[in-house]
Amino acid sequence: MFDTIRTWVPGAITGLVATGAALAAAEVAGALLSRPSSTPLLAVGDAVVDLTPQPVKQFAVDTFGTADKIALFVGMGVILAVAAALLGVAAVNRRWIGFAGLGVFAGVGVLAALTRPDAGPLDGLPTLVGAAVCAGVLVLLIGVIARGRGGGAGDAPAEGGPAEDGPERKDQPQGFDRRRFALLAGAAVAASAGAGATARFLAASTAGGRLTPADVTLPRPAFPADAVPDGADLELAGLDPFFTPNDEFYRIDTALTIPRVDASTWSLRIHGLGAKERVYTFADLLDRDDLVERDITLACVSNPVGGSYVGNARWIGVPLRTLLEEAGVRPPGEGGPADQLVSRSDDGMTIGTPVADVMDGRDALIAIGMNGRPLPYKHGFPARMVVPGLYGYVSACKWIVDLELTTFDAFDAYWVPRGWSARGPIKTQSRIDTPRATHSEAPGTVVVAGVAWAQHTGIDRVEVRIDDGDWREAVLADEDTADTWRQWSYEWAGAEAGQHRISVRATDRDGRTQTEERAPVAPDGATGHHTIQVTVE
Ligand SMILES: Nc1nc2c(c(=O)[nH]1)N[C@H]1C(S)=C(S)[C@@H](COP(=O)(O)O)O[C@H]1N2
Ligand SMILES: [Mo]
Repeated sequence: MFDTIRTWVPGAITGLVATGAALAAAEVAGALLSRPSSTPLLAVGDAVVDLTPQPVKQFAVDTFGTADKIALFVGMGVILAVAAALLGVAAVNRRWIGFAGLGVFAGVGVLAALTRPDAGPLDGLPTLVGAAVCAGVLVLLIGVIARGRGGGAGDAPAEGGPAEDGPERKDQPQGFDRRRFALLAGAAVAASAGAGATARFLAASTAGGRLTPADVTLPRPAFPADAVPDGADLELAGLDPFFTPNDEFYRIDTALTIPRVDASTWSLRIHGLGAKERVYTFADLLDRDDLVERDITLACVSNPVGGSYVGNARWIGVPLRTLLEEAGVRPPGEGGPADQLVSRSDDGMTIGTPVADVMDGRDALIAIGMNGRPLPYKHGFPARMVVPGLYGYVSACKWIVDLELTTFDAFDAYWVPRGWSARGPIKTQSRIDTPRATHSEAPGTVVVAGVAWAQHTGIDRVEVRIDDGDWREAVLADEDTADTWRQWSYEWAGAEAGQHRISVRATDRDGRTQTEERAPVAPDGATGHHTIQVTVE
């Protein structure tokens, strides 16, 4: 019994050390192959993201917000650590359990790596290297533990044990050679740490000769955006600024590590139904004389009513319609055979956009600049799509590398089998930014303010309702363009002490007023009025 307990700790340590060594070795292999996304943790994490059913995903997003990826890694780490420790304990008595466990985990890692949409034939290798190292460490450490136990008789001294047994023997009458175990385990941990550092170094050193956002000087666009009217930004405390700074811009994607695409080797290919193949390098895009600058508000379909997955930026890019025309593409209305434009990203995302929409004259862009800077890595460097009036999941492909002309009948893009509508025009929305529900306000006049958006249509009217009162018109800030959100404010005079409810609704230029009816974000965007409770005291 004591013997059993005494082997638990070294068994668990063995499992953890071997697993750590496996992950470190896999990192090195991934870095040598320049395929960091093929390492087991990232590949399995990616697979989990892809396979998670929509309700669970929604729960994760609701609970963790944009920290959902960190939560995923922590969760995977805990599961792996617990499994590693248990398998280590089991392996002390029955080695095969340890190796069977290792086999199962390695199998999952290889399978995940090879089934990623951007997988290459060697992507199973990092996991296999890790598994081999793991097996080696297991054999070594369990060997030390088992030898000391002399085949199970608790207090039997190790026959033919290592020479250094002598002095320590009396401290551990029924044990194994702890010093040797500690030395080997320590060496394995040190080697793993060294390997991890080497992997980092390798990854960084392959960065030489790369073209990064910091290296890019954006050209002056041939067609700059008009100046934003002074009155577009009300500059009220608590109200989102008219332009969302890049580092505050919401980020939604499935990438567990942000793709760091090298712009010096990047290219964008256009091909497919009714298209002559065209390939553009990043230099081609920078050199063009038709770069435009446009203000466009981006919104995510999974933005709940009142949510913050919406942001406004000044983009620089190439008109997508022109690129398609250069490839000979005609919109379906003019006899073109393709009705869907599928964009693919460096990380294997697919996004389907109606060809008719991107060719109808709206400012659909292959964007390379965001608020005066090259795109940040997390927003799609070196190039992404931006289409006014469509949710991001059907238009805003980041790290874009490929545009294929096809049909909606022939192909479902990534989100479609996951329960999202194939087409995602943005729904007219409005949001109260101030007051905050958590603040209490002094009686008298309370300034209520927020934003409303109906990209590509424009906002015509915003109304506010206090408690069960009448809808009252808010004052609209000056409009920048129909493609941007519009701030509004409302002076609520005579606010009396107590609990109050404030609601907002917008009407767009097509005369559509937001419905009160609440709909969830799936399949094609939330509806309902943003309503907050405030305390006046
Ligand atoms: N490669 C890639 N592009 C993507 C996504 C993604 O998961 N991968 N998500 C899309 C979604 S759902 C949205 S709302 C926008 C968000 O863009 P942002 O992160 O720059 O705000 O990117 C779109 N482009
Ligand atoms: Mo989105």
